[in-house]
Amino acid sequence: MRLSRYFLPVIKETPSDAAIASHRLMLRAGMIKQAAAGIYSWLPLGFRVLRTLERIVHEEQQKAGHIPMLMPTLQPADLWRESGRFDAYGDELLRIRDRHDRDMLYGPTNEEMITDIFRAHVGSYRELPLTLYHIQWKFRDEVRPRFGVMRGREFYMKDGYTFDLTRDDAIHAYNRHMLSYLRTYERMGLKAIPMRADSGPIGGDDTHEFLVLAETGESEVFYDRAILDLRFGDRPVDFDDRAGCQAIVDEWTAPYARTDETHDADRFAQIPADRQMTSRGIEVGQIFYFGTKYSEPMGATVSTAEGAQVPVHMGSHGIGVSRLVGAIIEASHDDKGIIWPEGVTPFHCGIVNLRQGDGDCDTACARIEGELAARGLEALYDDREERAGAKFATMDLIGLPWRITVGPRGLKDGKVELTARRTGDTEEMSVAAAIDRVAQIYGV
Ligand code: 5CA
Repeated sequence: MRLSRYFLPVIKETPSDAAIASHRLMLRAGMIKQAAAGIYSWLPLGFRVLRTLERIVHEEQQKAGHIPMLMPTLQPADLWRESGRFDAYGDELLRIRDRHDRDMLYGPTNEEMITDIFRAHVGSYRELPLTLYHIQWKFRDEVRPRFGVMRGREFYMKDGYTFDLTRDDAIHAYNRHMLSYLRTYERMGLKAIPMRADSGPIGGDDTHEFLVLAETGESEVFYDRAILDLRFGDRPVDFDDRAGCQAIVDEWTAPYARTDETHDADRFAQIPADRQMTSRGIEVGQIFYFGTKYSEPMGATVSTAEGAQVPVHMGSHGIGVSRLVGAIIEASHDDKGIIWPEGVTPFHCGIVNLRQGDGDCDTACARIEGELAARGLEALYDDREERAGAKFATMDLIGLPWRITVGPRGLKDGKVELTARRTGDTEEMSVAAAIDRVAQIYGV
């Protein structure tokens, strides 16, 4: 992509109303623009990252055997009257009336709607287990939307719903979600710790939140430092193997890790003092097992092998996809700008042409862009008539992890520079070597 033809409205000044780094940087890097309090347009650069996160979520969910679908943003109030949440949800629920005076709402979550789909089409235990999920915009009329996309009113969320015959089956579904989430966050370059939490308006007893440690996080968290040593990695997971999944969940839930809502000071005190950690965290996901809380009042039952009708055991499992964009930036930036982890970067590599219009420089840059593209890698090529300093500042701000700099002096010896955004380390090498190195970094 040529920067001269792209839409990257970077802002030089620091926006005064943005209290945390990710909000400031997303505005400055031209990723988002506020439309109303807690509601944002995703400009092209931000949209690229959002789409990438969405793709990673889809891939990991489908590896776990979960089935994608799409439910609407607007829901009929009657479904929520059945569960009792139309009134119970309170002011966060945006209620709307259509031209026929029917009550509607902009969905803050989809338990009722998925339960309605289930009861319309599933009637037998033979059709279980079933996990359906979607990634869709949600609306919660938060009292204090703040920190940009971190606590929005409109936000993008993956929500998955599990239907099982028994509690044990539902716990296995819960475990599958925990494992798929751990892998998802790691692919995004994040360390997200599962912490025993409180279920809030979703309900249920078993729930874990996934927290990314960051000073600007809204939750206070308490954990055993030992959990930081755990890596999920590329281990093969058989999602049908109950004991195997349970063993991995046990490994990740054995060290103490809780949010302030469920913190147990006595148990915390039993951890060796040098491992007792208190910090702040950003909640990037939450999983719930809530049994028959929705299936009972809404009549979502199945027939058992013995011919009885029983309500299904359900769980719901969410990932804050749009919040993750902010969380990744909170976890990975410096005073010059964002530093994208390779797994989520909006472009794989930046190309800076130090003398636009110089035949050799232009040819070399075009070659790099083309050869990277031939290997499936997208570069953002700064081909504007700008000073070198301004081009570097833009690249540093938008945070592409690798940059190839092409200038007339180096090119005389056939050399360009490859710079790592994270360390600033720069190496001179031939054009071919720079392309190979970038390809190698991305494993292509
Ligand atoms: N139905 C369940 C699970 S699907 C549910 O709604 N869970 S939740 O309330 O915990 O939301 C799931 C995730 O969405 C949260 O972990 C958080 O990462 C994200 N989220 C929640 N509220 C907001 C918000 N106001 N702005 C941005 N992200 C949010």
